[in-house]
Amino acid sequence: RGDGYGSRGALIVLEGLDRSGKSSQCRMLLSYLEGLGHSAELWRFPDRSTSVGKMINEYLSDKSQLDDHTIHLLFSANRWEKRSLMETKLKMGTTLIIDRYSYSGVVFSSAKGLDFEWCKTPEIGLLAPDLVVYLDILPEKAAERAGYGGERYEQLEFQKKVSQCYKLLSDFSWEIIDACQSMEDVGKQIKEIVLDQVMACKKGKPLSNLWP
Ligand code: 2DT
Ligand code: MG
Repeated sequence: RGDGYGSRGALIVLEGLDRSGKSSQCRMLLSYLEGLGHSAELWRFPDRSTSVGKMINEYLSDKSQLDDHTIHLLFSANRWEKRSLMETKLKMGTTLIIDRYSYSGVVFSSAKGLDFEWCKTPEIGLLAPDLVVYLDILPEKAAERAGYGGERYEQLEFQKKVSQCYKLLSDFSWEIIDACQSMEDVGKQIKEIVLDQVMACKKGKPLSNLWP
């Protein structure tokens, strides 16, 4: 409704290592919510369709080299360029399911050795998710799944560092789900907790900013 009297959509973020099943779960969640008659959209970061996103895509596919701080800020800028649309959609009552967000930004850059607090700074003021779902999988297990796609970062040794950084960043508010279960079982657990949040937001849970 966007009238300021509640009934907003929920901001739901899925995080996890490469091959943890985020993208499949995001798609399943979208059709589940739509099936219940909720307005919902699936977004992902990086959003490679914008001009900043194209620079990120070239970097990830090894077509360009960038300083670690520079690429970190581009990932953040890629979220900032979507922030106002994100807020508009939420206030109109649309739930946004997001495949990776600021958490990926912090953990992938700090896994390279950048200072943890420095990595968090450009994210300050972006919208805070209502729920972070972490698909928990051992890096070794993820690597056994249908192979990495060959992009920068998709290597076991690096993913082990990313996994440790996720553990440092996560807090009690995250929903940690064992991603080694079947897709159906993982999906069932995600649906329940997401629906709770969607209802809480409909009832007027306020929006807030990072880092809460
Ligand atoms: P996908 O495999 O999900 O397309 O991600 N990444 C992502 C960062 O380093 N910083 C960020 O802020 C985000 C959102 C994670 C491509 C890679 O980009 C990394 C994997
Ligand atoms: Mg990937």
